[in-house]
Amino acid sequence: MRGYFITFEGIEGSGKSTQVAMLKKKLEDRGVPTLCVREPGGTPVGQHVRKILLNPETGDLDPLTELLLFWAARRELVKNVITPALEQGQTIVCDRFADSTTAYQGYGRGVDMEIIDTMAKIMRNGVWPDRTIILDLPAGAGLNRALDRIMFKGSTDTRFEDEGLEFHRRVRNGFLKIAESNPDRVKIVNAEGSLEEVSEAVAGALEDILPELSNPC
Ligand code: T5A
Repeated sequence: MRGYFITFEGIEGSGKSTQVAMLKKKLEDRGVPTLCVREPGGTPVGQHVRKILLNPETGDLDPLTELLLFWAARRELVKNVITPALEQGQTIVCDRFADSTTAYQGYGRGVDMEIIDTMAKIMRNGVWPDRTIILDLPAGAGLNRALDRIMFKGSTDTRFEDEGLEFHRRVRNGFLKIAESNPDRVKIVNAEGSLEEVSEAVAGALEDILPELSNPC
């Protein structure tokens, strides 16, 4: 049986990477074979493109160029990693996917939504999330968390964190609009609770398609 494709979305610092790891553990503890991937990245080409997109030295990019780079990395991931793993019956948990492009390049940068939707139809290789969790919190709170994490790790890949607060507010509103337009697929989880509280809410938003999550281990 084909596996489920679960995506996590949200602004910087909303806790996606943390919750992806917590969900993977919960699923594996319950015998569900799970593969975690992240965007941009997850393939050798994707890693190169990630460096271009996240390094501040890249500077301003034309928004359409940026859109094409995200989709180029995603196409490699979809064709070479996600599609084969789903066909083998693995559950995929992906840290960002196409909704990030709608939120950042569409609502954030102002790329025409028709172009974004057309690109998704052409490039997605028949793959689309079964369920998307948007971890939601105010843009300022997310950015503060992300900046703390960057200072702690000494990361220099801050091209998006360097955008102003207004940009991140547009992105957050974009995610909320995506959820409003796709109520069956997309669930909003309040990201301001403790790690355990958020993790419980994530499990609750997935139990209808992954009933194993309601089993004690
Ligand atoms: N992008 C991406 C686009 O513009 N278009 C696209 O199509 C795609 C795919 C990717 C960038 O690219 C942009 C969006 C991004 O700007 P990235 O480095 O992968 O760059 O950035 P993020 O995905 O935003 O990763 P972050 O690490 O910033 O955010 P996460 O993964 O949401 O947060 P996480 O889990 O690392 O947590 C951040 C910090 O908060 C703490 C964690 O311990 C950590 O220190 N934390 C909490 N603290 C308190 N309470 C909680 N509940 C917490 N949960 C986590």
